[in-house]
Amino acid sequence: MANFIREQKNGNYTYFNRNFHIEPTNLCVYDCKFCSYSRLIKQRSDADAWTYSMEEMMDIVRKYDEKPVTEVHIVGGVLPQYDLKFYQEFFQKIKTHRPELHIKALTPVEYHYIFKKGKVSYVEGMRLMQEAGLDSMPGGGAEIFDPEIRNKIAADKCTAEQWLEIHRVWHELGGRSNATILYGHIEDYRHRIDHMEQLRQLQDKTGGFQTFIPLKFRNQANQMSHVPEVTGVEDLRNYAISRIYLDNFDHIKAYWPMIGRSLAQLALAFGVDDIDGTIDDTTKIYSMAGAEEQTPVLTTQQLVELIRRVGRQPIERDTLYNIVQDFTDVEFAEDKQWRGYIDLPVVQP
Ligand code: V47
Ligand code: SF4
Repeated sequence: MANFIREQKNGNYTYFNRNFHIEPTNLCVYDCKFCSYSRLIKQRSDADAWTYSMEEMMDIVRKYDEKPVTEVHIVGGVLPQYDLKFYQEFFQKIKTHRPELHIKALTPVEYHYIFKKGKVSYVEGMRLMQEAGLDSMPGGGAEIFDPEIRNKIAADKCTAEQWLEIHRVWHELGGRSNATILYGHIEDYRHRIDHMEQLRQLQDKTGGFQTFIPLKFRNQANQMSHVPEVTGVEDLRNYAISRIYLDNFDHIKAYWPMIGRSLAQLALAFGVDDIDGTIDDTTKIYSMAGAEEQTPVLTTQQLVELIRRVGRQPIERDTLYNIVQDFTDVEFAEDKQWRGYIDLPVVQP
């Protein structure tokens, strides 16, 4: 059924984009139990802690000057020095340097914190961000909306209501955003449904969400390592239910750095029509949590190939799902580094 809905909404298309991430810091004032990536401020001298300056982050932006990327995805830990003024200046600098690069940045977790500190309302704050160059908001920080579970795994950071309110405000300003769920830990199925129901209700009001991204809990090197991970079959079922339940979302994304490329390929037969981007090894969130993809990098050719090998049409999109290039009939030279993902079409178009 999920595949039927996927094909009704998106045909045989499978979307990807060319993007890179900037993670300003992995130090964080919060202490989410599932987070393998962050370090507390008192751990700032640890070898694996980082805080990039504005110039260091601009160096990352400049590294992509000659490359055909369309999006920079910016998200990281929450720290007092990365405040409203800092991000305003950073977004402005990126736009001055490369105006057409789409800035998909920060989540309500950061926004709630920096707006409170900057003494501005959500509406004022989001307007300032928009003026500084923010183009869209990624889906992170949603975790699980149910207050009891949220409190156990992500106490202190913005509540479900605040997360939803910041997205609502952003949508009313004409912005687009994504939504995630962190599943497969201590929640029950009813919590997953409650989470999707709240997203579906908001989407009915604003229509501002583009994509739903289920994020599988990975259990290495965090305070929830004793909680086993769910199986790949469970992941596929979860994608399928998401596709069926969220009838007012256009897209469901399987984030390949998190579940690995083979499962991402399979997911394309279970309701998924998007597999995110080339990433270029610029995110540490999942490699630090034990994902198979320790250096998440796929070339455009590899992304295209893995979509084709399960019988789908690869479509490069920009962040807002405008088609950049239809790769259905584009031919490449043989890829000598091909690492043998799934070869047989799982779905015959
Ligand atoms: O909110 C952190 C998750 C999220 C773990 O909008 C973990 O296009 C599993 O939201 N196991 C941030 N998940 C990443 C995110 C995202 C990723 C890709 C694309 C988009 C988009 C958004 O990562 C956090 C949290 O839910 N996370 N640690 C972990 N151990
Ligand atoms: Fe901080 Fe985000 Fe990690 Fe929570 S998930 S500790 S808010 S970096």
